[in-house]
Amino acid sequence: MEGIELDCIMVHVLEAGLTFLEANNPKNRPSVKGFNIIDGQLAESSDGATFESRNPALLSDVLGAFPLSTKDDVSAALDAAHAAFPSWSATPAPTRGQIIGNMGRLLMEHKDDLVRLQAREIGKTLKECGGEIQEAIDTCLFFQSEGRRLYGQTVNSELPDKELFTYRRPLGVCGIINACNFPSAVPFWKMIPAIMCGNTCVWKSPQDSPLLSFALARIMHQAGLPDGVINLVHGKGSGAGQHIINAVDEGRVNKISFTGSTAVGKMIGEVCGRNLVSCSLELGGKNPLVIMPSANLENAVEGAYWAGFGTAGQRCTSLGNLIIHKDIYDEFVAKLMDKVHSTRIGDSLEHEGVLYGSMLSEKYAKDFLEVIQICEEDGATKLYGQGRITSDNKPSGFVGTAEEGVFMWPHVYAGVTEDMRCFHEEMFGPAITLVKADDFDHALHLANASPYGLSSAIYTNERLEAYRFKTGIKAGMTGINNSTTGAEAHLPFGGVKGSGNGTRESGIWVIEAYSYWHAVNDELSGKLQLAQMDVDEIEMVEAEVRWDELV
Ligand code: UN1
Repeated sequence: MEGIELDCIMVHVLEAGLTFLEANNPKNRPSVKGFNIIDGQLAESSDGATFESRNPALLSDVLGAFPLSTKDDVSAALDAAHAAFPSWSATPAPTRGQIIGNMGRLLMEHKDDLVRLQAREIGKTLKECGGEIQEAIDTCLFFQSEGRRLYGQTVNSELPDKELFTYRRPLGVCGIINACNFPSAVPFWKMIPAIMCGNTCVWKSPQDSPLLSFALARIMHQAGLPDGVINLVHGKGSGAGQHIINAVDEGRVNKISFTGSTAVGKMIGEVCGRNLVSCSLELGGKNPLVIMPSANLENAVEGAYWAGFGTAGQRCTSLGNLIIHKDIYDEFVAKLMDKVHSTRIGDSLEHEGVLYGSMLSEKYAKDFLEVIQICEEDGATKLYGQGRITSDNKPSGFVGTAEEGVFMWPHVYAGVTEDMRCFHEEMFGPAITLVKADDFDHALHLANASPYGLSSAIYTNERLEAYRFKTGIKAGMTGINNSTTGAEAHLPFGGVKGSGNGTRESGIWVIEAYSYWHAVNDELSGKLQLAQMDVDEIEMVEAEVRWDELV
């Protein structure tokens, strides 16, 4: 295609069988006709319907058209996953680990291109996309070697000539549904341990990142993954994703792993619950960050600012309520606002040094503008922020042409109290609420007062306060003198309360979510020995010491 700049990953994606659509954007970037991958084969939707993927930082840039998968397409993907299960689950775990290791090495090889593709498709900064692809790589490297462990135990029997063992067994076919804000790390958090344990998957890509998902799925196959082990279906949440959930009721899905909103997570939990199917639910957050007087305030400002506005606030771990001790409130807020005023915002593919880029899509922008209304309705005081950035309404740090993408001002609301709705509602975007605390106990109370329990953080140099926060907070994750975001690939990730059902992603802990324990007893005695009944009772020896004579 003359005149079109093709980066490596595009060449790779095209070699995989994609075809060009007419590229019609100011940057002359390639646009493709995308496919599902079912049983290793490229497939269109059964009725030919498609949807577009657009760059939210440059709306005229269309990455491609992708199948709007139907019930039949999802059904075909489930069939393929079921058909692949017997041989994949019987493949030795170290071999499965080796394929996962190959995936990690291919991601390293194509990292720069994947980073650019991800930035182009969801508008996140290059720096953050780099961190995220690295997290996918780290996940592969961790689970490559887990393939050589995946330990069970030998357990002593209470009967002679008998051995007991435990084995980890795969669950079967997993439905994987993730959000587009972490479109590479999060599906890898889910599918890499899933396949390492011997499961097969049907992956519904996020509707706002189908091309990146396609590239990742191709890389997984290039790494040596047999056909049918991971099947990719594109579509919109209420379509393909819902078809996967409906298949739980039909007994065709053995596990659902979902990252997204609490409302959808509860619905999935209900469907899985009535079918006794295991589900991993990673849901919303209203993550508190507490600033105490002993904190290093410069450091705390950096942490709060990054937690609130990095990724344009579109992480489930982003800062929600910033809880500041009254004695340092004014000083801290002044320092924070200096930073907020200087925020550089723009398309990182075009401009260097931006803190955040566009919203993930128009839909995220619309939802965000709606939810921040609550702050105004509640009577919170707006310190900064004027909604969507336009040429006539832009902060001084904005770079680029606002109308080309979906960019938001950073928003800060003060005077927020526990009785306000905006204290409790997640606002997925660049907005934080400031809450004043009287003392440590009050701050801890406030940190626990929202319906969520995902991440949390405290800045303090009092060790006892840090200890009391760590033991008193009800959350899946806590940062001490650190921001609320930034999970490492081998620490358990997940929440409590409205943030999830207690399952965890990452590290050794996630293995529990994709396997069940199988207890096996091997009777070698050649006769029937009954546990609990044929066990010899050991008589206690008569006491020789008269303890009563010693007093
Ligand atoms: C999410 O927003 O769904 O720790 C996941 C973090 C990220 C993961 C966020 N690595 O903030």
